[in-house]
Amino acid sequence: MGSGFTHGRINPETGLNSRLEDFMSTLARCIDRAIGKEANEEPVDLVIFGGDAFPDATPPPYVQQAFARQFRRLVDAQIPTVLLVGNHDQHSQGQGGASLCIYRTLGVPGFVVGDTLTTHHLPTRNGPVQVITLPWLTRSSLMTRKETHGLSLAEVNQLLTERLRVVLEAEVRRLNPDVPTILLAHLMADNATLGAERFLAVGKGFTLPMSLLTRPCFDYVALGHVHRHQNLNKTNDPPVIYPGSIERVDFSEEKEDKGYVIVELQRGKVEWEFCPLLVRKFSTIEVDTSKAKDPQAAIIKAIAKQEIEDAVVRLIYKIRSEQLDLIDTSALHEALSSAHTYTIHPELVSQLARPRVPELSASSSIDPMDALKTYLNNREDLQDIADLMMDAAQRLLADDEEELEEEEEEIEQKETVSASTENTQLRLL
Ligand SMILES: [Mn+2]
Repeated sequence: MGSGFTHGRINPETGLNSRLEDFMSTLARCIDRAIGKEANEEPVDLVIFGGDAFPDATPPPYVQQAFARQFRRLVDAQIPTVLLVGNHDQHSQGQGGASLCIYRTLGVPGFVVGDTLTTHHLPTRNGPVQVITLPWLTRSSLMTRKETHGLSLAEVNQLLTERLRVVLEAEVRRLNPDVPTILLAHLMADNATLGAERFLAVGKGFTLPMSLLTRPCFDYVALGHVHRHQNLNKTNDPPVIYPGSIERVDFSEEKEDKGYVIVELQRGKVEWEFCPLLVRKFSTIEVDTSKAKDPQAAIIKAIAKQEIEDAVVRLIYKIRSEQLDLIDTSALHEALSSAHTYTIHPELVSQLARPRVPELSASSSIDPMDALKTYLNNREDLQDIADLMMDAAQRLLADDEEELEEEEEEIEQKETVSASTENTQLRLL
């Protein structure tokens, strides 16, 4: 909540950005279902939230309140709730606490904040449940800088995975084998299909192998982080589910369904269902008018073909510079006026311009290293230095994180009297 404001507009009646209001009403519909608002619905026994409530750890008070107003309905309905901490909820990579910790500080009845790797034994109306919380991990949460010095990102990833396997195993061994068990984790699994979130956590994350998650001791694996809904374990034993975000965050999620997941959980038996929500439509209108006799008519026709009412719309049209006088901009505004919001992006086509690399268009999210590779593959003149450029980029991405960690370690050493860096690394656990 609180992201994507550029796709909204101020609601004059409330003074709020309409995209915040969209998220508020969508979240309200999720909570409606949880408490069983409709006559034919039963209230759920437990609500779990997979993290990334806000774009950062310090959301404005009115955004915090909008979130709290919905979740407090679960307190009133006496439904226990687990709030997991995602990367966007952590302040300066975990050092400054997390926005969601306020619920623990206030002692909100029935609310558990998952900011460490630990097992919560929760009573519900229909019996006990165990929830292992695994918040977003950074390299510094399991390893010292000394240990990772000189290692490539892939080697660091490998080392972190091994460390995590050990600490997770310790939790697994303490589980009660007769009680239904959920692993609730905020992570990037190695076979997930990505959306906007890849851009939002550039170079700072790790991917974890599925073998860590698909274990018979877990009846259900609930994941946060990836915005696209998906089940990563096709054999469903256990289901490994990203429910995805409840609203579209940007145009990269234009074609994704949004919703929540309802789970029927027993020890050794689980059924789940993705429940789609009616959310704000995003719509891209792309038209190439560079060969059209009447570019204006071509654009108007392209707009008319799409249902744009109340949608967030972007119009992209390609045009030659000498055609520009043929465009009546006010008529385009008129044609788009039924949209919720819209933007217009003319793209000049020139014989002189280098062709754009289609894989790198603004509509697709792509890993920065993949983007660079794609770019270099299209630049024969750079082939001699392509490998050097890839190395340099890799180092830039790694340095970015190390600088943050250096700052963290300075803070740590100030705060910890017996500052042995080897022992201060397990703070998330
Ligand atoms: Mn995340």
